[in-house]
Amino acid sequence: MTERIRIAPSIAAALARRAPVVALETTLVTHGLPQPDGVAVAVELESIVTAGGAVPATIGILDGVVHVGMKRDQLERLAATPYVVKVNTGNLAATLAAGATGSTTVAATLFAAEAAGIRVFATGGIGGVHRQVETSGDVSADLVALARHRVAVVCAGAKAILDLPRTVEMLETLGVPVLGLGTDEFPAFYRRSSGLSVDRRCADVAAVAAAVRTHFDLGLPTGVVVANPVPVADEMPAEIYESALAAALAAAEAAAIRGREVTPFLLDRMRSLTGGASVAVNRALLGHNATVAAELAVALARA
Ligand code: PSU
Ligand code: MN
Repeated sequence: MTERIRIAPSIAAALARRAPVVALETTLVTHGLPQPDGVAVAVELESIVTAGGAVPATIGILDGVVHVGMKRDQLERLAATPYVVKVNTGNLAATLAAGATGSTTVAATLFAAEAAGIRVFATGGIGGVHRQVETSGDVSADLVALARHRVAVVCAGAKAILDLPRTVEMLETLGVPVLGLGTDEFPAFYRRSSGLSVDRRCADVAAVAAAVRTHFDLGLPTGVVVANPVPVADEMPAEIYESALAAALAAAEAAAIRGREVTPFLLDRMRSLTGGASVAVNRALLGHNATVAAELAVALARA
């Protein structure tokens, strides 16, 4: 493998003995959450994965090298880097060639996880088709990466700031299976329901593992979305959600936010408009996804 991707010795050893490993991304650490919450959440997610019997591999970029499995001081350095680059598959090579530091989105993390041989990945919500795509053309590289990399991504659906019906349609077009864990509906990140269907409801993680294993055994060339709704107790109340979302979208429109800035801008607006409640929901669903991802990795490793 290229020396641009460095697998931490503990992760390499775990993969060599076929132990369960769960990949974690770093854009949510640097751009999705305010500091110092970002680093605290990253550390918390690693301990949740460990408690679930799997090995956490947090992925990010330091000085032109993709690290698969970052230590605490490396994470802190990444989070403390001013104007750290948000890296998807498009700007990955140039970022590395420049020797720069960056955080990996779902897209870039999928690429690195697959290259390292990791099959399970936990995040908050995947990127998708943005609202007003007809004028902006903004579709997250996460969707294309899901169509290319054979990794199962445990998420609370896609961020509700997106056009969810078009995001679900795009997953269908790309042939990326969407499995609902205990749900018939594609979750809307802050809320459990979107009114949109998943491809199949799975009663428990064992059923998810059976479907994921079959997908990989068939040699199908895509990833799998494991849609895990935020727990009922942690859902954002509907009224707060509707009004904050409308105001955040209007603010992005008024400020003419474009490209890679859109998602971090909207997440930050949701935070200020909900008095921090959106961050609490985000943390809760991330922890839940890490728990399920560890269970899934354990189930897959057992087979
Ligand atoms: N999920 C979260 N918070 C985040 C993101 C996801 O809970 O900050 C990040 C992910 O890294 C995802 C990225 O890949 O937002 C999508 O950005 P874009 O829409 O620009 O592709
Ligand atoms: Mn985009």
